[in-house]
Order: sequence, then structure tokens, then C-alpha cells
Amino acid sequence: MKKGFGRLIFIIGAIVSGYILFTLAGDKIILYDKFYEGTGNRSGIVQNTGSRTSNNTDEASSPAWDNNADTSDILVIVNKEHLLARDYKPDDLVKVDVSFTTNVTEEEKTMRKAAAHALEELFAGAKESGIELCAVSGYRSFKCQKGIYNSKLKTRGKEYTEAYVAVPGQSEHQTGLAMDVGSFIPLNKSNNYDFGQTKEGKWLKENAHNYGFILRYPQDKEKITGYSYEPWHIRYVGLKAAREIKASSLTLEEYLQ
Ligand code: DAL
Ligand code: ZN
Repeated sequence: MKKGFGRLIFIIGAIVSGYILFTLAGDKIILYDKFYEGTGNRSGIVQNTGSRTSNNTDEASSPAWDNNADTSDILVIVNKEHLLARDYKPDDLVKVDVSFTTNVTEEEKTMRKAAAHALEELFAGAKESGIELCAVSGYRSFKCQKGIYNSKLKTRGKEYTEAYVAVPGQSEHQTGLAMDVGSFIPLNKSNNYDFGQTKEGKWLKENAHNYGFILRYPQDKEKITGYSYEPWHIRYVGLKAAREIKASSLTLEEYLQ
């Protein structure tokens, strides 16, 4: 009994000192949730729009519904109605030279060439304004998206997953033109983290278009995009389209109509 109690005290002591050491090691952590798509605030969860969603992630293995779409076009649209083939992979993926958060796969550190260079300029522009961004997740293969989707289903349930995470084949991360962006945040603030409310999130919203990116899933546009507000998810569309989309407050779906 006494021995067991001593062991318990030892274990608690080890945990507490480990935590103190970790905290002292740095007063900042990088916001990171491998499945970042789900860390934003939950307001405005999309109602069922009637779009195709599924628990069976293998269902999305067929080629895109609009087979005539040019998937290499930087204005390609990928959503719950416009799918990519399971084996679609851009042929010009390159590693993006920006700061990444921890535990990012090599695959997720890549984007299509034009998007990668634009993102590097965006990060440099942010830095000049005193804003330190970190990249979280770029290109994701069908397989990677499947892992994220299934994992999120288990941990957060169906409603949440459908609001924030694309079924494999429906994610524009697979185009190599999207990146999730985060910020370095104080450890003690990590519980209430809402990227859209941080100075980094605000900067991104106001400046992304100057580098050819749009916030792909804006607030109050859930019925059109099919996803809840994602202040962290930016999509490369090129300078002209990005500026026009920003000026008009349209979604990519509306802009391309
Ligand atoms: N969060 C977006 C919708 C994705 O999973 O591609
Ligand atoms: Zn994303």
C-alpha cells in the first residue's frame, strides 16, 4: 500500500516536472492539429446542402464527375460536386520554402510550383509587416485525405467532419493549390485558439489576394462552398482572379459561374 502510494507520487511528480520543463522550453507552441481543418470555431456549421457526402470514403474513387475539366488549370474547381480522380497528382509539385509547423509530412510541404512561389512571397510579405505565419498542410494525396477524413470521423463525428473535411477526391488540397496556414501562439492561449481572430489570421484575410490567394471558405458562404468558415485555408488562383474575388466578395464557385 505504502509502496504503491510512493509510486503514484513519483509518477505524478514526473508528469508535473515534465510539463514544467516543456513550458520553460518555449513559451510558444505552433498551433497544430494534423487535421487542422477542424480546429476553427464551430459557428455556422453547414446544414446538409444536398451535396454528395458519404461515410464510405472509397466511393470517391471514380474520376471527376465533370470529366472534361482541365485539372491542371489554376482555376480548377474542386468541391462536393466536382471531384478529382483517386490517382490525380499534379506533375509540378515542389517543396515550399516557408516555416512549417511540426509533424508535417514531406508530401504536405509541397504545392504546385506557381502556388509555392506565391506562398513564399506571401510569407515574406507577412514577415515584413511583423507577422509570423506557419504553414500546416499543402498538397494532400487522395490517400492522405482519406486518412484525415476517417480519423476526423472517429474523433469528431459526422456533422463536424462533413462541415470541415472533404471526402477524398473532393479536396482541393489534392490540386496542390491550397495551403492551411497557422500562427505561433502562446501556450496559455492554445485552448481558445481561433485563427481568424488572431493578428496573423486578420493579416491573411486582408492581404492574401495581393499574392494570388483567396480565403476559399469564407464566413456565411457555407451553403455555396459546402464547408464551414475556414480562416486558415487559402487557395491559389493567380493575381487577377484573387483581386477580383476579394473586391467582389464572391466565392470561387460564384466567380467561375
Ligand atoms: N477543409 C477542406 C474542405 C478540405 O478538407 O479539403
Ligand atoms: Zn485546408
